[in-house]
Amino acid sequence: MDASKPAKAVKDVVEAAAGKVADALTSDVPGAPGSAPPTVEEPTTPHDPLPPKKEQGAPETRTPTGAATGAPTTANGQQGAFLTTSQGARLRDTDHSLKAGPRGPVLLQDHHLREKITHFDHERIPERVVHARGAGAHGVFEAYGKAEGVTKAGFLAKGRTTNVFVRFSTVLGSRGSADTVRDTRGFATKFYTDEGTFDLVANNMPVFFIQDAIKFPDIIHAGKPHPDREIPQAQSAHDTFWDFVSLHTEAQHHTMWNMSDRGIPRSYRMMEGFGVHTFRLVNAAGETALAKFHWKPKLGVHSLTWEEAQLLGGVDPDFHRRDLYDAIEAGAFPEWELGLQVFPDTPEETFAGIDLLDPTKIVPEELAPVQPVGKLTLNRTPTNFFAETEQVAFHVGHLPPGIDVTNDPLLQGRLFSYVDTQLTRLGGPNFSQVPINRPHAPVNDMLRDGFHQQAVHAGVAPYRPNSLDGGNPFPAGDTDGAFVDVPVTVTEAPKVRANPASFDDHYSQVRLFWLSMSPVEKEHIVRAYTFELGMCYHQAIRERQLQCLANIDPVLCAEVATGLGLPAPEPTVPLVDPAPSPALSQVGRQWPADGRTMGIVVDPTAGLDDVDEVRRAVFAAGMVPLLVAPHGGLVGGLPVQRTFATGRSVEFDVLLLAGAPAPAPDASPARDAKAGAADSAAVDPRVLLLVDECWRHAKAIGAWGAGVDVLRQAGVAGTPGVVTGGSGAEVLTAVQQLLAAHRVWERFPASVA
Ligand code: HDE
Repeated sequence: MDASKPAKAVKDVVEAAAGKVADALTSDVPGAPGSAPPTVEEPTTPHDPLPPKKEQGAPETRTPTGAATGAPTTANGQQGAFLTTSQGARLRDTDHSLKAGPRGPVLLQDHHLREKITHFDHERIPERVVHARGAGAHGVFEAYGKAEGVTKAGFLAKGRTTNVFVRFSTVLGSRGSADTVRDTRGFATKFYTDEGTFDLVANNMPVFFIQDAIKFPDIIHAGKPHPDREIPQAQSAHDTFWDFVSLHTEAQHHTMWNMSDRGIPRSYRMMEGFGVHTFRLVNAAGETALAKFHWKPKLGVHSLTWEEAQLLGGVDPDFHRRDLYDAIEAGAFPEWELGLQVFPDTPEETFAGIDLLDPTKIVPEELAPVQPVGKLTLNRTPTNFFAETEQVAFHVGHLPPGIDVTNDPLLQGRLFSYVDTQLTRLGGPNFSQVPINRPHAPVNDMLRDGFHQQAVHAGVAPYRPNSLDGGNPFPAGDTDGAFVDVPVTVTEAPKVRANPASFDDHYSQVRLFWLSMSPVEKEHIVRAYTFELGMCYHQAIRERQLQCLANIDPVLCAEVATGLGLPAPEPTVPLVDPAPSPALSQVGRQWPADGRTMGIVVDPTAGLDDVDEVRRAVFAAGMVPLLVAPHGGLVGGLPVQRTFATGRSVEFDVLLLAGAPAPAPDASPARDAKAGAADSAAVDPRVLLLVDECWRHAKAIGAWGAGVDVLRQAGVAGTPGVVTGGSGAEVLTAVQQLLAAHRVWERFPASVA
């Protein structure tokens, strides 16, 4: 077959459908750019800017001092029908510089050219030194009122709703790195409360690599790419990372979390969040309690498989942000419950023998249950990535009355770092006046001037005490809702650079985590350590890390040692046997499948009868169906989202086979390497590859009609998690049940008990 020419049948279908395609393609499947479908011809009639897409939100229009303006949020951006300069003068031409004749030199007086280029030259700001790659969304938080006994924070009072902006991120990679790398994820939430903004700057892991902020540059320098060649990007599988964590053994707990499935989340929507540090809460009566913050996702905690994560790095490096935005657009709003673990505020600041000031330790939920105090729903995507996601500035010191800090030395350092970093990143001290950062509470500070000052402050006396401004602003009294630092007693002690002795235990909770994993999760952890250490050049570093693993668990150490071809060392510390914490495991429960993606392979020539019905049922179940066909356009009147050439298994949570499509005209290795040695197959070889990969990634697979034959050809018929039925509806019900458990792990019996 001549691969450069589509077969006649395909050509006919495509031509017949051409007129209908435009509307159908932009219909119900999320992700289309722009709020109106474009025309083929360039538009020429002036009109006001198009509205944002229906699912898009923007920062509320507040003044720099927090007052509501009542202006629509679209007023944040451009207005009017005509192209203008930044000063609002209408422009006739932006395509040609002002020249001394059509062939002459460009004139320095071309102020429009200079404005355009100069602004462009300065479009970038420094990316975050950590958490550079992220994606944000707007939402709302509703309080249950269950926290009123422990904190007076008004936004946690019963029935109170508060607008929020959340930014998820990876830690190590640059802004353009892949979403799916093995890494910790940031989960930072800005609550615009009417008592001042509260930032809960959390991660998807409850512990941190270091116990003292002074070590932050060390761990980050070790994790970032090597300074000479600047490789590898966005990952820990390299010598400097393992060099540091194997020497600085307090990092072992966090490292274990990274090596577990938590390091490669399936979705931001399927991550837990943890404030990590212990905070101090204070209630209306002035009583205090210690507490840890948790986010619990409605959809459960789920992960990618390692091979999926790697493939996605190439096939769809934007996988997590796309997933977040598509889910919101499809109406599958991500939800989390905010939960609190509450502990008595004792002078020792310990609970069940666990030092609450040590950020490398958790308190197992079995010992201190997480009590839900409110619900977060993300329901709007940003209108402009830079204005919102890039410029949002979080700070652990943004606290409302009722929430205070503790002496956790990591938290203490963070209290300095977040403002400091914004000075460079956002170019001055007025970053809280950027629209996304503007508080929704009245601001009456005495901070003045500085780069990019947005507020026009009246008065002459930004100092206290004053009489010239009538004494304004006045300190708030006890009954005026002031933030009052909890008067914690600081015992007399020598000034030292030292940790408390309790911080010395670097292994017992790592072992607790390992012992709490199911066999399949242990397999993944073994594989992750073996992979990462296998990517190091130096054997000394591998040996040193193996010693750390020996101090965690002999089975883990032996399995990784085998993979590395090294002897397993004996432990150098006594192994304790903590009770496992089942809450740490991700498997064994049933969860909703909102916003999941279902690939439906269709054959344009047969078996299309119930595809439309299945597609509608998938939408109705809150999921997104993607039709996968030999060619784009329409098949059976339905829009095709992926072709055998463009689609890849990693995009789908479930694969349905509604037909057995014959090799398409482009199923040739010359055109598409995925086709392999194509000639002999009765089914398009890329469909067999789809099935094979979905099977390897433990995904549910379903088929009916001719699709059943594809399962036989792929050699997976009758294996766990592969279902067939008489109709699409029957098969859909069966795969939905499988999807509730996230994966079909029974396919891969674990060898580690
Ligand atoms: Fe951060 N961290 N961090 N961090 N962090 C930053 O602030 C820092 C730590 C976290 O989406 C920076 O605005 C120090 C723990 C998130 O904009 C910077 C220490 C936790 C984000 C900074 C820590 C976090 C950041 C970089 C050790 C989980 C992204 C850009 C004491 C509880 C926020 C910025 C966003 C960002 C410093 C440790 C979470 C440099 C010094 C522990 C989610 O200020």
